[in-house]
Amino acid sequence: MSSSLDQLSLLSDQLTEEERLLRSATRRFVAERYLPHAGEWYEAERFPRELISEIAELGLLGANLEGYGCAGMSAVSYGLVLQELEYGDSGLRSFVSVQGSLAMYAIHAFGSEAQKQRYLPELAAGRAIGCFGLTEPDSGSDPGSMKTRARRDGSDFVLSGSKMWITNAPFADLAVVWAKVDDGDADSIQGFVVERGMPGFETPRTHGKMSLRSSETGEIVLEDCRVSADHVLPGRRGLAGPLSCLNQARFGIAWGALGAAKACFDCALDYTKARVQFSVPIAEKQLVQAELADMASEIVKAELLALHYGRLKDRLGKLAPAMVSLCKRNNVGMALDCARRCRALLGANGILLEYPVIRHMLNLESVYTYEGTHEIHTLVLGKALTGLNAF
Ligand code: TGC
Ligand code: FAD
Repeated sequence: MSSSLDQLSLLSDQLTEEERLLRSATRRFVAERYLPHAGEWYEAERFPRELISEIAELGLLGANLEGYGCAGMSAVSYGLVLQELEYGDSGLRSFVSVQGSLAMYAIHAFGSEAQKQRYLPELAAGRAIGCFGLTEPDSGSDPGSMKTRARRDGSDFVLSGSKMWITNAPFADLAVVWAKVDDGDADSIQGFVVERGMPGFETPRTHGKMSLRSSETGEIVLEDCRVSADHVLPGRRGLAGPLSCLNQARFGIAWGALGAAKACFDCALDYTKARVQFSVPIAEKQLVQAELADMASEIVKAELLALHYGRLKDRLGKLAPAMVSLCKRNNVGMALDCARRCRALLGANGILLEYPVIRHMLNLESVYTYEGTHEIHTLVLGKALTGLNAF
């Protein structure tokens, strides 16, 4: 992928041997196992569950977590593998992000030792699938307004409410669900691990998405769903709990979006060199070269940004939320812009699923919205710069 871009940044030279090996193993998996069917799965609204065990064998589930069967990769290695996955499809990267950075991270960061022992090895091996329920029908950008409640009943909790737009929900074995305990105040938000099969837990699938079609999205419906106290994640109360999980996933998305942008760029570069109009390949036209030069510059800059933040995260252990917002906002906005420009360079062929560009372009519309919309990240940065809250 994108040797033309790598030649401009020599980014590969700055990677360790281990980082390069992980990247090439993931690249091979995507090229051999995902890409030959990507269009077909997209059209059929199908996530290829049969690949989960191979994804797990590559160490990609909870890849940057330590212990409990997780690979313990560095932040940069994790970013690189997510980039490769999203070169295939944002839906493939979403599956891995939600499993590792959201469901597993929440348990790893806030779970009891018994919860970690019980769930994490199964999730790392892909024998169990997790999802993460924060968004609700009336609470998207403003999760502090959630209506889902956890009522105490003796030592149990009874969960009521609904979550929507939940990646992996239709086939998840467990859901990390965020709810307000009794008093309904944002400071009382806690995470609960709800297992499939518990009475009052349903996950109907959402059909008809024109974006991320090969990712399975659904609702989580909780109707007096009773869980015992050992299903509460004890480590954190308040909105900061789920928001700190989002930092992990947003960092990965900033890397992943580069993969989608590169897939579009590679396709447009090949296409414009082959497509002849006015007796020459359109790549000979200055306007086309200007498009390619602009996109190459933006992709290289975005990748250097991701590498900078990745190295910083590895050195400091974490990034400030505003840094993560800057990187997610810049890289996803850049990728969506590239995808739209590449779509135009392919002319009418740009709307066919036979080429990857329209699929990535439509996927990136979701990526632009989820994990904090582009506008929410603008406001996070505005607040960090001015000290003034404009939400
Ligand atoms: P605010 O008063 O600012 O903060 C409440 C508490 O949270 C702390 N905090 C954070 N902590 C860690 N990381 C962050 N990024 C944090 N942002 C805020 C804050 O310090 C405070 O802590 P404390 O201890 O003082 O209580 O909260 P607010 O209600 O004003 O909201 C702030 C806002 C708008 C930035 C936040 O709510 C937000 O990020 N909204 C966007 C929601 C979102 O991103 N949802 C994503 C759902 S998951 C998903 O989309 C998965 S897609 C997966 C896939 O398929 O890949
Ligand atoms: P809204 O919050 O209603 O926003 C609508 C518009 O208003 C946006 O343009 C937004 O930027 C703007 N807006 C909102 N507030 C402000 C403001 N203060 N100032 C200016 N503009 C504002 N959620 C999960 O919990 N788990 C998942 O696994 C998950 N997976 C998803 C998968 C897909 C395919 C999609 C599309 C979404 C997923 N989500 C998930 C939900 C996602 O996080 C939300 O869609 C997102 O947070 C935005 O919420 P909303 O759609 O309700 O939009």
